Amino acid sequence: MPIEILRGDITRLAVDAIVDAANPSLLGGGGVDGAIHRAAGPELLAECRMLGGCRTGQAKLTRGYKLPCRYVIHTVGPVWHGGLVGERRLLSSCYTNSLRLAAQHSCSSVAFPLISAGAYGYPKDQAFRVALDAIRDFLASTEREILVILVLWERADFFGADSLHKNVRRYLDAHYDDALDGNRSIAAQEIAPMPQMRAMPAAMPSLEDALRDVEESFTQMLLRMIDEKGMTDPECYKRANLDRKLFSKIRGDIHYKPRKPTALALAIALRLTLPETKELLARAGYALTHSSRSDIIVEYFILQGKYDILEINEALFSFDEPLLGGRAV
Ligand code: AR6
Repeated sequence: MPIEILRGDITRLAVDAIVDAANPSLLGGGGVDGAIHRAAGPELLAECRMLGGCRTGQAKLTRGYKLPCRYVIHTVGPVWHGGLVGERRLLSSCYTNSLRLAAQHSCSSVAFPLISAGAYGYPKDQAFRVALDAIRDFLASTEREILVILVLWERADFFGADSLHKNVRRYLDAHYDDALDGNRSIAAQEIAPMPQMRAMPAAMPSLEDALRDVEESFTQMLLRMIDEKGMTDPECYKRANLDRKLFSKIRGDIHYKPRKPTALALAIALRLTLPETKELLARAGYALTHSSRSDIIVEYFILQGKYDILEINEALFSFDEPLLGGRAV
């Protein structure tokens, strides 16, 4: 299942479970913990009182009461003491233990805040990376389909500092064609499918010629490339940050027209070169353009040979651009 990154208030999400960044007493506090208790109502605290607290890195589950989610998973992140006393391992186990608990309760969607990144002082950029790594490792280790949403409360302005971000910005500044950016919506980046772009032939072709001329569809090209790269389907859709359902839809319909972020995600999963990416996109009726900031960001990663979809999404998110991948709707 894909990992999604959202900005907003976790208490409003109608997922199976939301995770609370609690303290060892589990009796409420400030930050996201306070927001969750306020939104859930006093019955949540009553149930928490019966749990006997929780150790750092561990997780416990309650019902969601007035929240739109079914469950709240309470986990206790480490307090940041400079990073040398096992903070990373403990933070990582908050995510793993919460996801394990979610799986035991058959949750298919779980939302996390950035645990420890508030009152507990964990540097946000590092907390974010630990979160993504732990979630990704867990999802890779299970057959279970769980959608995981990482919810950021504040603007992601903590991204700007690292060198990757600076390099992406430099590339973007050098290549972004402001003048052309009349409309940044994805639909605006669609172009007519390749066959329609051809000039009309002088005379009508014979049926045989016309059929020979029919281009490989997006699905056909995708499946051929998966074979050529010696990949399995799950390898491909996991690396593309797509859910299995959406991948099955694409696989099952040779005329399937994916959304542009889906097509791009598959190009990344297949580690296509820039020309190959353009060709695959064209099969779905899209182009990569320099009037789209997200296209330029993806192009940067492809040219650098960096095909980690979460890293690309982190960059897209930090520039407020739509993320790659997706799920069946
Ligand atoms: N939705 C999503 N994220 C939120 C929300 C919200 N409604 N509110 C805050 N955040 P923190 P911690 C973000 O301090 O660092 C409590 O008092 C927030 O911006 O809530 O693990 C507990 O009782 C930050 O990025 O949790 C503990 O004593 C992230 O959630 C202590 O704080 C976590 O910040 C736990 O500290």
